[in-house]
Amino acid sequence: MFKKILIANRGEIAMRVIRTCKEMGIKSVAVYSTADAESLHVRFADEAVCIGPAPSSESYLKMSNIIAAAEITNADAIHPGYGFLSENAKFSKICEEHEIKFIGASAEMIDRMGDKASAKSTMIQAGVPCVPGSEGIIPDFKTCIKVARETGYPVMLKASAGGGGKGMRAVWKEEDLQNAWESARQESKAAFGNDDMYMEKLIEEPRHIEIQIVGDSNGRACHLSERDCSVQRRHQKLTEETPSPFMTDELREKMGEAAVKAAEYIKYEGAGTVEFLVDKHRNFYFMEMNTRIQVEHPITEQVVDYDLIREQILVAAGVPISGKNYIPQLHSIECRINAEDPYKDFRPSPGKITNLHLPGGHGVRVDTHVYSGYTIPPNYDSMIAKLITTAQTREEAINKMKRALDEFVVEGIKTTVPFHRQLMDHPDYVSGNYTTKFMEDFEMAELED
Ligand code: MV4
Repeated sequence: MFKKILIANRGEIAMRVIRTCKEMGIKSVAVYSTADAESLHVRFADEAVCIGPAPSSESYLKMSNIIAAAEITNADAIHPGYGFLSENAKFSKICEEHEIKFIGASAEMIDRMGDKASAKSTMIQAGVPCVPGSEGIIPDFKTCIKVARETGYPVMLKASAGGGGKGMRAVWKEEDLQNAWESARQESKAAFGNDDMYMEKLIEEPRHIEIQIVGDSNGRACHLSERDCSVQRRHQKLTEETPSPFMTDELREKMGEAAVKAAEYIKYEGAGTVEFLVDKHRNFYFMEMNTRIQVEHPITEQVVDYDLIREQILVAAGVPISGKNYIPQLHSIECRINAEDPYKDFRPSPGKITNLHLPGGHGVRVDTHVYSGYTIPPNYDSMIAKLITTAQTREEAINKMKRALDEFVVEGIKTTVPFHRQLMDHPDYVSGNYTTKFMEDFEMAELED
């Protein structure tokens, strides 16, 4: 078992990993930029190393500085969290070359799943349902027209190096195809330095339902059921829940089986997430596979009583998984609390938290790194806390979320707490009748004076 793990991340996920390390008797090393000198993960870790100035490119993305920090503290493993270097194949490789265990996927696996067209062809080989469309990358516009005609409009053009919606275009009729083809490729080239495109039949008003999987070094995998992540704004998840209100026992069985089949086919090691699009007829299709722990992992932990970070560490240390699948025994909802102003188009609101009261009580979990007096630096993403409520039923979990949001006091900055409080009263949310289109029509009710 590892003696010391360096956490190559910051904020609430760094706190999350340090906590499990402490429970497992593993020493923890925090790394921080000069902007994070007063951050909580620095204080909670056993050791802390400053790896550079505020900009991520000079600190949390600076591979040489992170490896150097691991060397001087004699860490035998690195946990990358999510974002930053968590799905960077080069970093995974460099860790391997320095004989520091990367608690995540191998460089080959990251490359294979990071290239969306190659991930999809792998899934087709594995027998996982995929959206009909092109066989891999589309070489030129002539082929693009041909594939669109074969697929049948509407179609979705997608960047193979993409994800999160960048370089993606819905095309409803042939006359719009050329502009979409050219603008999507330009956007993808600019964002990823790669303009390879593939095409799929457009799935209208889909739900985003993902399956948590864990694979071990013996090639076995299990699933821990689904998370419904359909409530998104500009491809940013706002809130997630498990079980999905759209799920049936039969659909869960089929999606779970497909996700395990995918993981075992590629011999996936560690925690991963297979993302699916689900249409209104409950047909499901592979969308992407993420080779990292995800922001929303706590709702799964809550309903199956399982520490996913602990499992990542055990699997990385070669410990086999139990192999059984997990079905939710409770209902859990996560609201992402961001330092943004929902009354001003969710624009960022960094600054000093002058007063903070975190909600608590039975079935309430808050994963956060902030404290009263903490100044949120403008350099990193805006999430300051994850508020998770868990109860026997969805109704009770929503009720508990309302109570917790009403208790949540943050002064000195604006946050998305008011947005979530209104969401919990929205009829389409409360009825569970929402898709990825939900936020397009959502309007904040004006602030009472
Ligand atoms: C789609 C789709 C409809 N049809 N693919 C968005 C980013 C990336 N995860 C893939 N996405 C989509 N792919 C086909 N064939 C609709 C989306 C989509 C979406 C998916 C999940 C969650 C939110 C979304 C918001 C807009 C579009």
